[in-house]
Parts: sequence; structure tokens; C-alpha cells
Amino acid sequence: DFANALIDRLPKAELHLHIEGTLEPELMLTLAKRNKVQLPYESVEDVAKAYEFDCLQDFLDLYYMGMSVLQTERDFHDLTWAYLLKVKADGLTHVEMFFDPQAHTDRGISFETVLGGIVLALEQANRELGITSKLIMCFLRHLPEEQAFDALECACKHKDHIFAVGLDSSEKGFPPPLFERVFAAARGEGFTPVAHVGEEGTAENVREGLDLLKIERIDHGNQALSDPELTARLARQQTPLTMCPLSNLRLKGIPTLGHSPVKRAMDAGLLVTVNSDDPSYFGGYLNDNYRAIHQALDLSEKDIIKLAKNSFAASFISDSEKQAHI
Ligand code: ES4
Ligand code: ZN
Repeated sequence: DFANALIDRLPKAELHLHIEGTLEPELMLTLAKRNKVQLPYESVEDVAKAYEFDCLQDFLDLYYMGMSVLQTERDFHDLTWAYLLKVKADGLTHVEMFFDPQAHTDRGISFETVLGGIVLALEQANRELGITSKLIMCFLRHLPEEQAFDALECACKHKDHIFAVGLDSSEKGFPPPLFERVFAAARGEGFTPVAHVGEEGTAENVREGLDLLKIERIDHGNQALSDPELTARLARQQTPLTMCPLSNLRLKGIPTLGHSPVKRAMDAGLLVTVNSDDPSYFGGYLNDNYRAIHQALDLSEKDIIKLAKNSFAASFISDSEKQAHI
């Protein structure tokens, strides 16, 4: 219908996307064979069946296992290219993509292998698909601060390719204060700070992200809406939020899509965006997320257009570059 056609043709940016979370079961099995990696899955159906999660940690356990098939620069290229080709058809013209180097260096894959493969695909997408991009290197919050500093040291050798630093993985038990020093160092090196906060964690985590890590964008931030004062602050400051409706549903942060906070955030005057997070694991890419909330939250065409415009307003591309996208 008309809304679906509108969603398909609107230019959009995606600002919350873990490249390792785009690994489709079929590519996972192909790479397992190619690299002789053992997986507990025999078929695409086996993999799909395993993707029933009760919480963030349930998902993370399978996410880290799945990515063990990624070994060579070519693997990282193929993964990234498959995502870019898919979202080209969604009208995506810009992506700010997370990657988790510690999840790879921890199992003996070099930082340069990971980054090299991703960058090759991003450059190819710029030339051949007209898609622009920025990379966000995430620190894994369940690992010690010292290992985050190691990742930062690697990133400093590649400032031409890495724009921002983020914070992801298990939020419960690993609050922002643990990463205050490494974020200060990263900001000092010129990286723009963002963080996953208020996904499974509290509004206090969102506040600490802003005040201690000095984040310039909030990944998820659902729980911020439980705190009226914080909500008012975010509206006043226009700090962007990258929300992920299908992710929230599949990780049981919300019981149904009708509970997605996207519309409430818009109505409260927040700069909110819609994103896919880990599309292979959560059952939908960017436009699937737009379609899902259009239906569940009864969004108007005006709301849909606003969300697409917000995706560029909330991005880190310069104002002059933004004109080229809208
Ligand atoms: C993630 Cl949904 C989500 N939350 C936290 N960390 C993550 N890493 C990949 N996906
Ligand atoms: Zn995420």
C-alpha cells in the first residue's frame, strides 16, 4: 500500500547497526565450511530455530558464537557487502556502522583483518552503490577496561577509517563509570563518543552516559522515557536516540511492538531514529522495522517522513553533506 511504498522510496540513514549482527544463517554455514569451523547447526532451519531469546545475554551468547566463522579479510568484506546490497534496496543512502574488534582479536583475528575487510566493502559501496558511511568501534563492556584501551590503541592507527567509539554487550552489571577513563582517552584522540544505555539498564545509565562518557548520541535509550526530568533534558538538548523496535521485541524489552517507545519519544519532542540493530538475529532489516512500527503504532505518513529526516539530522555527517541526502 501507500505507506509501504513511501517507506521503500524515502532516503534513509541507518545509525544503529552491528555488522556482525547481519550474518545470515546461510553465509554463516558457508563460512563455517570454508574455514572449517565447528558449529552446533547443520542447516539454516537449525540456526533459525536457535534464535529465540529471553533477554540480551541469550542473544549475545549466540551472536559471539556465530561470528566465530569470520576469519579472513574476505569474510569481513563478504559480510559487509551482503548487508550493503540488501539495504540499498531499502533506500538507504548512509550508514553509521558498529563493529566489535575485541570479539575478534580475543580469538586471534587481527584488528587489521577485521577493519580491512569492512573498509573494502564500504569503499566499494561508496563507488558502486552511492552509499556513504562512518565506522563506530565499540568497546565490549563485559571485558576489562584494559582491553578497551588496547582496542583504542589499534583505532588510533586508523583514524582515517574510524569516526566514533561506542559501548555495547551486556549492560546489566557493566555500567558507564567502568569506562569513564577509556572514553576520556578516546575523546582526547578525536573520536566521537556514543554508547548503548537504557536498553536493559536504567535511566541512570543514560544519565551516566551523558555526564561521564559525554556521549553525543544514545543507542537505544528506551529507559530514559521512564524519567520525566531526563526526557525533558533530551528534548531540550536534542540528543539523538537510535531506537530498534524489532530488537526490543525479540530481546523481550517490550512485550509487543505496540509497546515500542518510538512514538512516545517523538511526541515528547526527542530526536528519535529507527534502526535494525542485528537484523539477521532479530527478523528484519531497516524497512522491516519502519513497516513494523508503522503498523503497530499507527504512525501517520508525516511520522514516517519525520523519522527518515531524523535519521540524517541525528547522523554525524556535516550539514552540507546532509543536503545531498535529503
Ligand atoms: C547488541 Cl542489541 C545489542 N545490545 C548490546 N550489545 C550488542 N551487541 C550487538 N548487539
Ligand atoms: Zn545495538
